[in-house]
Amino acid sequence: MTPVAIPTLENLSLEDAPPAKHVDDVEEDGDEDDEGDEAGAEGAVGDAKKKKKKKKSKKKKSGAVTQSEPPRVGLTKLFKDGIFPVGQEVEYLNDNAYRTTSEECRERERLAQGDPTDTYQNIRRAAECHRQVRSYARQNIKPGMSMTEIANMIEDGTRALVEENGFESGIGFPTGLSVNEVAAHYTPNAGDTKILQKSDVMKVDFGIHVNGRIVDSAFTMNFEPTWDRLLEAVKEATNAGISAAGIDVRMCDIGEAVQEVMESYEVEVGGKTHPVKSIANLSGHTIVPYSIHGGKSVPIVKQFGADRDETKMEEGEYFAIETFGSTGRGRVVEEGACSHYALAKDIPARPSLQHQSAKSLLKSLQKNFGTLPFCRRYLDKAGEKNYLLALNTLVRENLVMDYPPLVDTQPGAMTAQFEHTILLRPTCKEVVSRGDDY
Ligand code: HZT
Ligand code: MN
Ligand code: MN
Repeated sequence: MTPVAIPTLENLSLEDAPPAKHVDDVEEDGDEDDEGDEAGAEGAVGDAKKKKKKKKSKKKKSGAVTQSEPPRVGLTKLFKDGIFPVGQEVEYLNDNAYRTTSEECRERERLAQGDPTDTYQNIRRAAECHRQVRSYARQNIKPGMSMTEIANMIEDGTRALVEENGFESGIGFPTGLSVNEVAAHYTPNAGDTKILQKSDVMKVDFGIHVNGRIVDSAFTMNFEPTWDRLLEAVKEATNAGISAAGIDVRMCDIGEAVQEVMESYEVEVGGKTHPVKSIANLSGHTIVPYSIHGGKSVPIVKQFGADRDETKMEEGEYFAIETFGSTGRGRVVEEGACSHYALAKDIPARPSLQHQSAKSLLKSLQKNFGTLPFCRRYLDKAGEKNYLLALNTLVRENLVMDYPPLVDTQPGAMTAQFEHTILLRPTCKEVVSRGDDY
């Protein structure tokens, strides 16, 4: 048996980039390749000489299994012992510094880690899928591609790497590909012909779950240097939010820390300076199993008076820490065709629906997505036809929530986003989705 080397992210300060991980450092023992995979499912690029014996080999001479390009090798093939890379571990500070070494805290962590199907391995497997899919996406998304091609690139990678299997593993929510003044919740519907432009600033926000543990992480892409400083502002603001987060930390204090960093930036474009604003009516959120919004929101602006949210973060909670910067108003409204939906949390056992089409669509949504968000493309893929009237009925009856695109309507507004999922473990804060990219 070859020992399995597990790449781990070290206990780093936020200022340091974690070391790059190489999936081909992970060795596996023994058995022969499964042949007949779809095109592209061969060894990683740079491995060409080593795979001359077998055309579609995923293995190196050393016996290591490597990721393919495009990524199609399931993560359980790359991490055969079921141990997935640990995210960035950050020590708690001040009143919580004792947690790093506390025997009680360490014991609570052992309880959480004990079971091989435990929540830490589930979330880390989803996070490693996210890193590998986004690495390919960041290298291969180019102006001239259609939004549908981009969504398929990300979703095909996700389905393969997470080994999509009913409610056990799969897509966590629709791939957000929001461009320019659109900050969030755009993904193409069928027939969308939109093409990515070189001047565009695109927020790529996608989610992956394993046994309901959702990793929610997003980054922003640009293809010209014009808005580089906007992206930098938002990346740093998100890191400030992650730094401020911790057990017993109040939500309002995170908002203040984020806004402070965000609004210390300005962007100069064509001789005009644009202050960067935190988008006041967007926020991060808790994540609970199979539910992208767990109930608590994480503000990204300072709150005043009655608006101050003094709710505290708690041990064991998962948070999506996401910040949005804008050169426009710094507020969004719902605008444009809706693509994102999710079943409402509290659906009556026997909803009173007039139309059979709405009843049967509701059944199909429960069967296919449960409480996970979905988009119209996923309904098409599930074989649903002419469902729009029924879907709108379910939205009107509050059985389905709609999440239309969120847009800063100030003319010329540019927006950016960065997002990570963090876990408040008993002994440390784990930034599960941290990578060498952001
Ligand atoms: C809603 C629908 C989805 C959650 C944040 C988000 C993408 O804006 C409380 C705070 C996917 C996610 C969500 F299909 N939203 N994160 N990543 N969108 S949210 C929200 O609705 S609710 C933020
Ligand atoms: Mn997100
Ligand atoms: Mn989110």
